[in-house]
Amino acid sequence: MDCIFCKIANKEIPSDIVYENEKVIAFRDINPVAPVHILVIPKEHTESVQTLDDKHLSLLPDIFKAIKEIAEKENISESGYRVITNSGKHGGQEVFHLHFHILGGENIGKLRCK
Ligand code: DGP
Repeated sequence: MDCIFCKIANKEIPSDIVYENEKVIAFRDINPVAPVHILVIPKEHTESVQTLDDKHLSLLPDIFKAIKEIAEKENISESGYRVITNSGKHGGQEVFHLHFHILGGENIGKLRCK
């Protein structure tokens, strides 16, 4: 499958990885829109929230555990941050492998969606 995030998860293309375990990997966004901009993905491919089946849904606790740990490591757990997932064309999704943006390190404001 020609998926850039699968290639990142498989280390076929380089990225700045900040967290990894057997199910989840997180890396810095190539075009950051905030001082901290990290993408958290399941290693196993699924397109978006809209394609989550029962197996993928069971990964969500791992993803949110990763988000919490990353926020602590990046020193944004107290100042706060935003978690976003874009789904489909009208949701502004560009890479069709489920991912959660973590945005922080400054006041994100209300309207910035990634
Ligand atoms: P979205 O619009 O929600 O699908 O966001 C996709 C994000 O992925 C976008 O902010 C840029 C980022 N991105 C795309 N290609 C790469 C890449 O090769 N490496 C990294 N680190 N980030 C990427």
